[in-house]
Amino acid sequence: MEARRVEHQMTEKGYVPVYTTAVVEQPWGAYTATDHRVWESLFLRQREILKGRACREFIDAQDAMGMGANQIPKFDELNAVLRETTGWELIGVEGLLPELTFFEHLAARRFPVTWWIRRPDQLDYIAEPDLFHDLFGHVPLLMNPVFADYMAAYGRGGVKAHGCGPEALAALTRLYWYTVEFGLIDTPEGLRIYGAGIVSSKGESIHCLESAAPNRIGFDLERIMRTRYRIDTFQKSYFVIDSFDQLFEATRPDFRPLYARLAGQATIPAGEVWASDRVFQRGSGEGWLADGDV
Ligand code: HBI
Ligand code: FE
Repeated sequence: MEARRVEHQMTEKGYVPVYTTAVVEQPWGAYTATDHRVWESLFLRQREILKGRACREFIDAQDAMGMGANQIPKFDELNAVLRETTGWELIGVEGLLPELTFFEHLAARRFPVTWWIRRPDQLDYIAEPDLFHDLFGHVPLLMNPVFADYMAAYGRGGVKAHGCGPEALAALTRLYWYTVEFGLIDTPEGLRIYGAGIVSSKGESIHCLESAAPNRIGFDLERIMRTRYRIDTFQKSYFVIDSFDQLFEATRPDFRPLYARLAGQATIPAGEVWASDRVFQRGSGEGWLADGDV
């Protein structure tokens, strides 16, 4: 299926994807045997890797939605469960949406899912979001009532931020990056993954918990909104929440005074650690301690 790929357009930046805003019906009957095999391989591989690494809420939600390995799930079937549980709905899209369109969907509890899946030679890495990243990575936590509300609130915040200038948008994008995409959560069993960018990546699932290289820093809203990030390598820093409630509560206030303060402050390089950061030590799933606990 050649026509399915996002179109690209030549600009002064080189070929960039055309940000189509269309909502499309999932063309489920058009998936090939290869497409289903790619889903199956990735699903089985990640579920194995995520044992003891992903948070319980993520794994339980995947099971509860009936997301399985044997075939690409049907959006309609997932939607029946999702609507009933948290009022969210999946919609099919071609790929990345313009920010405002994306925010408007989230605010209305619609999660855009890229309908096409990567090729067999792209199992380890693909630059743009595909069906595996969106469905396997993002959708399960929409079953969690608190996380589901956080995502909708994030969308409303995004719509509001659109009138507040590019700095506000940059700050909100960093918040999404360091929570929804690359977030870690501290649990009684140890640090666990909840970010979609991590759970959908074999390499990063191991790296974020087991490598000595990255920083693991306690969640701090303003700190996150100032921290730059890389999109083409494993993260240099991850931010750790104590609970989804903490995430939701911290992002409840109006961000406008915060944006005003941020406008006068420098951004922070991705790998930098501050004395005021609450740093989590590396561990192998057990015996994780915050510095303050030692
Ligand atoms: N569009 N389909 C889709 N999926 C995303 O995750 C997405 C997007 N558009 C913009 C966007 N993400 C980012 O700008 C977020 O930081 C908001
Ligand atoms: Fe994503």
